[in-house]
Amino acid sequence: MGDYSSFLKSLSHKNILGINPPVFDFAFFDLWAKPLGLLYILDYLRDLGNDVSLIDCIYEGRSKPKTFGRHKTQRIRVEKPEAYRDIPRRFYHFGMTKEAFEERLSQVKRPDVILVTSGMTYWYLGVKWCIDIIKRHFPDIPLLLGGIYAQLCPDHAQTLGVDGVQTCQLNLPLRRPALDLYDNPEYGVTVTSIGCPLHCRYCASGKLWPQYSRRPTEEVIAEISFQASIPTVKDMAFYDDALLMDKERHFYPLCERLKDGFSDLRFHTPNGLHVREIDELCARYLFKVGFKTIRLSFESTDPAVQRASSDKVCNLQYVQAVKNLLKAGYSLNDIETYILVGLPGQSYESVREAILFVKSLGATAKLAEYSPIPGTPMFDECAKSFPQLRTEPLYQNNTAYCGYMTPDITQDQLQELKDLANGR
Ligand code: B12
Repeated sequence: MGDYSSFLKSLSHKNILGINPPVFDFAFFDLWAKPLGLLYILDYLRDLGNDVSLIDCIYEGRSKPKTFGRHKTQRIRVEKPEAYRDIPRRFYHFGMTKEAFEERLSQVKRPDVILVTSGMTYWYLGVKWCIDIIKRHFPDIPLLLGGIYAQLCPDHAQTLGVDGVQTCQLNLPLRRPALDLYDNPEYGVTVTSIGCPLHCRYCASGKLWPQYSRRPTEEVIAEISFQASIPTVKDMAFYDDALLMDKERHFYPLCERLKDGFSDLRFHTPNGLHVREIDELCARYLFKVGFKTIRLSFESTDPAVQRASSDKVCNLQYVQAVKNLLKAGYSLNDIETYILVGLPGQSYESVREAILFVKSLGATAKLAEYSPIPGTPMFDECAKSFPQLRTEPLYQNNTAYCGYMTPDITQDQLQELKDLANGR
């Protein structure tokens, strides 16, 4: 366990294989999800003179195309793990099958080092699945594990039989993701800032990236240009936690560059924008530059939840932001608003009120089901009632936690709120 930055920096003339595991979950949607961290590392290692290759079990297990470059992902129903025994929902393996993965492993050049990334903490079953197969195939090759799960649950990650767990951010330059390792990728991904200056009580961004920093505009433009030069790429998603923060100095100059050189690209913000920053000028920039899907982080109308959300927005600011977006040219269908549900102490009525408030403006409410994330103040609160959250990351899954474990909302109430949000 530790920091493998120096080890990675020392690699040269090696064959390096990067792997993005499949997902085991009740549901999985491709919201422009690419393993950005792993792609940065592979590009960096290629620059050092290594030969790099990638197996992305999600991308290579894609099925029907959806809008804006995304795809459905193949799935196979699998047995539920013991932790989910009482949850009456089907459980799936999303992505490449075992046969396809083994076939790909037998095709790649024998690696000298294998790098496996990880996403959500409660997706570790897919990581373990990969590691077990890789270790059978290449028993003597060093295998490093990194990513979100590795950083937020390092002790658990250590039990998966890997040779090293990267437990902090790497000290390497993030220059550009090696998107060209994909066959005909339809979207690219980028991030203009690292971490978040706010400290919402339920979010792990500050734990993952203790230092908030911005990347130089020129570097971001070079990164987008590189990805946009791949002819199949038509869409680009921003992964920022705080894209609009200090917008006059960062987002506006970026937009000025984007509107000149990238008129064919469509931009997306799956991660939610800070509503308070969307004044008239900001809304015009978003529209003019080609941000097609707008997701707003409103969270709640409840002052207690707004406080836990760093007081980043109040009701009036939300109303104003929606007005500004409509005035800039967006239609209500383009704007989705995240509403949190299932926070400790949050009542059914308070979520209902937030949904009705959003709908009263004609906007679409999108429920974000809360689950505790290690390294956050709210996790410690929840773990007092559910100590098993600390030892079994599967309980950190929002489908499992929200409505089944949280004492503040029942499954029936959650379903009613979902129906209300979806207009049923
Ligand atoms: C972008 C993002 C998304 C994207 C997709 C990301 C993806 N690839 O899957 C979208 C918008 C789809 C998304 C969705 C969700 N997300 Co999200 N997301 C993020 C975010 C903001 C950034 C992740 C990222 O790409 N960072 C940038 C890259 C460069 O960093 P990185 O991948 O960590 O890589 C670095 C290291 O980890 C390391 N590394 C990575 N791989 C490897 C491998 C090796 C071998 C080594 C050595 C190192 C290494 O190198 C990199 C440089 O240091 C994080 C918060 C954050 N600030 O990290 C939340 C976060 C991961 N998401 C979170 C959550 C809760 C969600 C949702 C459940 C939200 C909701 N309620 O709907 C959904 C569910 C996802 C789903 N079902 O698809 C939580 C994690 C929850 C958990 N228990 O794990 C986080 C931490 C935010 C939070 N609230 O605290 N998310």
